[in-house]
Amino acid sequence: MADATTCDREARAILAKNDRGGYTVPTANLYPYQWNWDSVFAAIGFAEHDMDRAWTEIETLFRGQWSNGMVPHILFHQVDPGYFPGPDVWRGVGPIPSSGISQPPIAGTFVRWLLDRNPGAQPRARALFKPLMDWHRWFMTWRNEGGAIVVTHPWETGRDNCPDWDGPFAAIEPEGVEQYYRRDTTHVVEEERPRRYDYDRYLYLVKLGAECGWDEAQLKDTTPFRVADPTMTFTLLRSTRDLKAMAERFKEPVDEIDRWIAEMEDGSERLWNAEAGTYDCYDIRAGKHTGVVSNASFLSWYAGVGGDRMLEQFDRIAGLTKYYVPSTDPAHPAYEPKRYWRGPVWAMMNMLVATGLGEAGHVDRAKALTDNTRALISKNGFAEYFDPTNGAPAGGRDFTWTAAVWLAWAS
Ligand code: 2M8
Repeated sequence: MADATTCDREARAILAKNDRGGYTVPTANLYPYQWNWDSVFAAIGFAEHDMDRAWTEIETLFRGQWSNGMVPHILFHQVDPGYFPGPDVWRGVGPIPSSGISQPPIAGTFVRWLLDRNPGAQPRARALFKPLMDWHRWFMTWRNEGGAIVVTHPWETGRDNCPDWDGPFAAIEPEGVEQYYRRDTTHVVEEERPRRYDYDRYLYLVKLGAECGWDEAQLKDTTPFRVADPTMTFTLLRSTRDLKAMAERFKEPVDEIDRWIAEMEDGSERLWNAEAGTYDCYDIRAGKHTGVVSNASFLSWYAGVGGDRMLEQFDRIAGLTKYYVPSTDPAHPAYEPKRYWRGPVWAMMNMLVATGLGEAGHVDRAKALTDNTRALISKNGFAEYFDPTNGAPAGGRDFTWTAAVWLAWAS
């Protein structure tokens, strides 16, 4: 196990190595572009030693914002053949070549977080306020099903191949997807990545979006994949609360923000699966819950909803594996401890879960989760994700968000 000072040094070196000048890639080779929520995590890592660079990371992300307010999940600043699908497949319509979908909107929360630590940068936070409002308005206009926030592609949630998509995907026949060559499995072993079955459907959904020029009104009516998701709903609700705090500070009106908060508080109830006793996804097309307890289910505290509804599930799952929170409940038949979002532990998700737990007064649980994750990292390095049973590192290495949350916890 490496000591904390060595880990701090290594984490800073990883951020420096993944820095491409104004933005950070999640890891070299596997993900050679700027990803949305990865960048926000990068910013809080930089904040530990370089506030200016932290702000720049988020400012660069917002340079890719579309005219309709959407902030893409990938910005293709410089074409790199090592990643598929690239800009020619996505055909995004923004100012920088990009994908056509978004990602969990954690930026509002962490812009406020940066501002609290660096009040002198108020003009930079203020300049980001309107773009943030425009982005949130895009979600509330196009992705709002009774206050629950929906996605039109699994990649949008960041939990690419979690078992929540198995039901919705079974209803999709990926017709007309041209032959393609994955690059991810040239960088990472196949057992730790999504299956071909999933990739066929990912590409089918990209094709549908690209063909209509990412017209949200059209997709709302026609896409077979429209699923309300806890990652999106809970991170947007939380970020909206943080936008409100910034609006008050900047003496901006809060009426619209208040309406969004009330809507999403109601909408969160649509994600409550009383039968399974958990927050999960709700498949709008099929009209049913997905029935999976995932690490996203435990973001309810972070969103400030549900009281302690998830506490029993949390304690049960925390006791099942050496390292937690696994991305899928180990008691679920689809759990696979090494396969990406179907089981492994993700440090940055743990940071969000621990933040919520601490704020809700579960300080001991928040500390235990943080300590468990820090022990996992110091023993196994800054991997993309980890096997919950033994901590074995998996996916990409020298990973930005794992290094970043390490530093954020240290600062
Ligand atoms: C993973 O997703 C990308 C597609 O967006 C991929 O597998 O190619 C997810 O873990 C996602 O949450 C993350 O933002 C991205 C980059 O780290 O990788």
